[in-house]
Amino acid sequence: MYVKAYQRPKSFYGQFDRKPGDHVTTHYCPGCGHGNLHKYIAEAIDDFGLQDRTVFVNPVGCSVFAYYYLDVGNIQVPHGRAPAVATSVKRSLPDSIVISYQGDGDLAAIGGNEIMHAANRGENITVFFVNNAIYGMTGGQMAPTTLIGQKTITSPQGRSVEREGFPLRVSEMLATLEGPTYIERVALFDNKSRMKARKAVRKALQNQIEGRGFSLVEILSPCPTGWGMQPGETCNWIEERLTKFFPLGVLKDESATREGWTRYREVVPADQIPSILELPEENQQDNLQEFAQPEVPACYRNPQIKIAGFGGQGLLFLGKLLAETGMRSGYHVSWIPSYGRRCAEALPIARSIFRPNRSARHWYLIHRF
Ligand SMILES: Cc1ncc(C[n+]2csc(CCOP(=O)(O)OP(=O)(O)O)c2C)c(N)n1
Ligand code: SF4
Repeated sequence: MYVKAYQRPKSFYGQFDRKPGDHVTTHYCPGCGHGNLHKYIAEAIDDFGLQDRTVFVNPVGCSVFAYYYLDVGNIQVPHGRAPAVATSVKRSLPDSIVISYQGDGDLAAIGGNEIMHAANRGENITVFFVNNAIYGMTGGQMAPTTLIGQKTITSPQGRSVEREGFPLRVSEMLATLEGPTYIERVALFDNKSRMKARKAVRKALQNQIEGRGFSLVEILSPCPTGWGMQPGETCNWIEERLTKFFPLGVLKDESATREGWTRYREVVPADQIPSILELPEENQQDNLQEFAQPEVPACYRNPQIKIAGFGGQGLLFLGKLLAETGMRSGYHVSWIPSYGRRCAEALPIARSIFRPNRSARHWYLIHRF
C-alpha cells in the first residue's frame, strides 16, 4: 500500500525559538512567500540527504532569521554579500552544499555587483532569488524590481520611468553570461506554480550536488504587508501583473552538458606567509609570532561606544565618520560592519585579518545591524 506522509522536514527546527519567551512561531507575515520557499528547500535537503553538509547563507532582508528555521550550517552575511561569502565557503569546503538566499533588494540593488560576478565565474553554488518587487523588511520601499506604476512608500504616486527608470530583469541579464549553468524564473500564486517552484529548487540543488556550476532560481513571491494587500489578492497580482513583466520559464539551462569547474584550494602553511607577503627578513620572526599569538591590549577588547539606529545607512555613515576621525587622529583603523547578532565574532575576525598591522594605536570599529 502506498502511504504518503505529510510531515515537517527534518531540516526544519521543531520550534522557531527566536528569543526567550513565547517567540516560537514563524515571524513571517501570513501569506508571505518566504515560508513556502523555506519548506521546499528543507524538503529537498532531506530528500537528497544534505542536512549535514548544507551551508545556508542568510541575507539581510525579511529572511534574515532563516537560521532559526533551517537546521543546517548557517552564516549571516552583510547586505548583498551572500554570493561572495558563498563563493568562499564552497571553495574552501568543496563538499559542502552552499545556498545563497537573497531578496530583490539584497540581490538586485546593493548586491547587484556580487551576483553578477559570482554568476560570471560560474561558481558551483545555488542561489534562490526571492523577488517580491519591494523591500519588505524595512517597511516597503521601492526595489529595482518594483513595477512601473507600483506604489511603495518611496514611490507613493507609483514608480515612474521618468523618475526611477525601468524595473530590472536580473535573471535575463545573468542568462546572457557564459558562466551560469541554469537560470529559471518561477512564481508562488497557485498550486501548479508552487509545484513548479518546488521542482526548480530541487533541480538547482541537484546541479550543485553533481558539480555542474552556477544555478539560480528567481521566485516571484508574495509580500502582502509590503504591497498592502490581503494574501488572496497577492496571488492574483503576481499572476496578472508581476508575471507580465517577469515572464516565467527557463532562461538558461546547460545542466545536461555542463561539467562545472573544479576550484582548487591551496593551503599555505603559516610559516610560508611572511615570505609570500615579501616581508623583510629581519621582521619575519616577529611577524610569525604575530600570527601565532594574537594579543590585543585589554583596553581595545570591547567597543566603548554604542550607537542605536533604525534602517542602516545612518549607522554606516556614523561608522565611517568615526573611522575617518580615528585615521586623522593618527590611529590605525579597521572598520568592520557586522550584521546580525554575531557581533562578538567579528572582533576576532577583525584582529586576525588586520593582525600584521596591529599596533597600540589600532581602532577596531565593529557595527552591528
Ligand atoms: C548596508 C545596509 N543598507 C541598508 C540596510 C537596510 N535594509 C535592511 S533589509 C533591506 C531591504 C531588504 O529587501 P529585500 O532584499 O527585497 O528582502 P525582503 O525583506 O523583501 O525579503 C534594507 C535596505 C542594511 N541592513 N544594510
Ligand atoms: S514584509 Fe513581506 S517579505 Fe517580509 S515577512 Fe512580511 S510578507 Fe514576507
